[in-house]
Amino acid sequence: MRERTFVAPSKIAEKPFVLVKTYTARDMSLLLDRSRTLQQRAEALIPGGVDSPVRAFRSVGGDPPFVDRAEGAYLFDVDGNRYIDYFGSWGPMILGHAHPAVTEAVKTAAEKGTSFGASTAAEAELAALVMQCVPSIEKLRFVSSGTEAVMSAIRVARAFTNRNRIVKFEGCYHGHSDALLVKAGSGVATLGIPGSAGIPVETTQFTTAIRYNDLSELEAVFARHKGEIACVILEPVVGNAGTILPEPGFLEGVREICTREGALLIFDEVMTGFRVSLGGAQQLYGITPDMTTLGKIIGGGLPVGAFGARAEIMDLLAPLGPVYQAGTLSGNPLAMAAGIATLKQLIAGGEALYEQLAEATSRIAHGVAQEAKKSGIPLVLAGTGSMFTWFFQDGHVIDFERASRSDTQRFGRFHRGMLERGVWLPPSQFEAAFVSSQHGDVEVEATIQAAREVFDSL
Ligand code: KE4
Repeated sequence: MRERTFVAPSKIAEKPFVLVKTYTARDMSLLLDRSRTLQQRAEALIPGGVDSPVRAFRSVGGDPPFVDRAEGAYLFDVDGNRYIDYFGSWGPMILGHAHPAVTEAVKTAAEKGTSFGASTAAEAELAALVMQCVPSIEKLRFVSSGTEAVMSAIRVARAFTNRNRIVKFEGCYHGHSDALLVKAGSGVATLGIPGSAGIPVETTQFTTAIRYNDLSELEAVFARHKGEIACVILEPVVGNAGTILPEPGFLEGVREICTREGALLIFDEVMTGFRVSLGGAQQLYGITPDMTTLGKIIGGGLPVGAFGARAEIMDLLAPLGPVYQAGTLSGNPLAMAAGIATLKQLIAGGEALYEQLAEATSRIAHGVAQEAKKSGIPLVLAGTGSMFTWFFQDGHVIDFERASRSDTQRFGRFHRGMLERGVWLPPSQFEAAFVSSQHGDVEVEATIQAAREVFDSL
């Protein structure tokens, strides 16, 4: 039964690695010669040397390692250093890197051609697997990124309600389409910029951003813009301000207000979909949104986004209806193959797999938090399932303003110290960390030991 074979986590760590380096406390100078050479070459050709800003390590300092390959819970850079990976390509790699089932599926698909620009059976196959796990979706469309999914969902919501205004929450990040780059999280927060240059005020005049976990502000916005709000979009568990959980009653309140006001509730589950549970945050919290956006995990590491809703909403899309949306590589056969293989593994693993993910995550997250406490370093932990954040502060982080009070300088020193000890955390206080099914006892212990050494050095 191929689908049930999980490569046991600790088996990965026992495999002999080429050029494995173990660092003692003394020689913490990470060998990054080849990475530095590649960085210089990249910077001459690509802005900042990166294709996505957060990869540039601007908020944590130091040179970003260049990855050569990855396997299971591990990344290997071009200088032969090995790292336990805690950002997992920013979410997709819940099964770990180079999972045999996924790699095999992509290879098989590639031998039949890489893109046709015509329909294939795989698109409906992946759509059916998504809907099996996310029953609020009656129809969906695939695109090539989370940004595209959200951008398209907003357009459909505006057409369905015949209203223009959208409401988002500070610190939530919904991709980089113009109307949503308002008080966004992720790289926007990491770089400490209010939004983005190059966006006419006319484009964001219909975007209102309010505090997360604040129903009174939401009520006030609806009172101010009665009958004008097309949708409320949020990350049901925020990952892009660091991890922020919804306070008890918050999601229920947003649902109730949207229903009462005739606005569509869009759950942006690009990150939480298939991450916090097989059915995403909407299953975890028992809330049914009107629309859902997905990405990351459903592509198994290849470019896939998706947006879905009740058929009456989705049938507004061309060629059936007046809302135009399109994409050359939408539903790409290799991406579909990777997504199908990934979702089949997650469905086969079921509850037991998600419990394993949560248990490993809890041991890592709490284990490191304990070490910080022993060293007298203020640190609060927030997380659910296999996503979490260590905020370097001692408050209760319920919104972006509180998350922003974190000591980002100390986070940067922690990040560098962990990297030098073979643990690669997301390079920003305002990003979530992720654990895969390949993180086992060996990785838990190594991570806690590395943190113990770093906290002592801080
Ligand atoms: P992409 O366009 O990056 O595929 O998805 C945008 C997006 C939409 N919605 C949510 C909730 C998201 O988390 C994202 C993308 N997440 C970031 C990481 N926090 C992508 C990493 C990056 O920008 O490099």
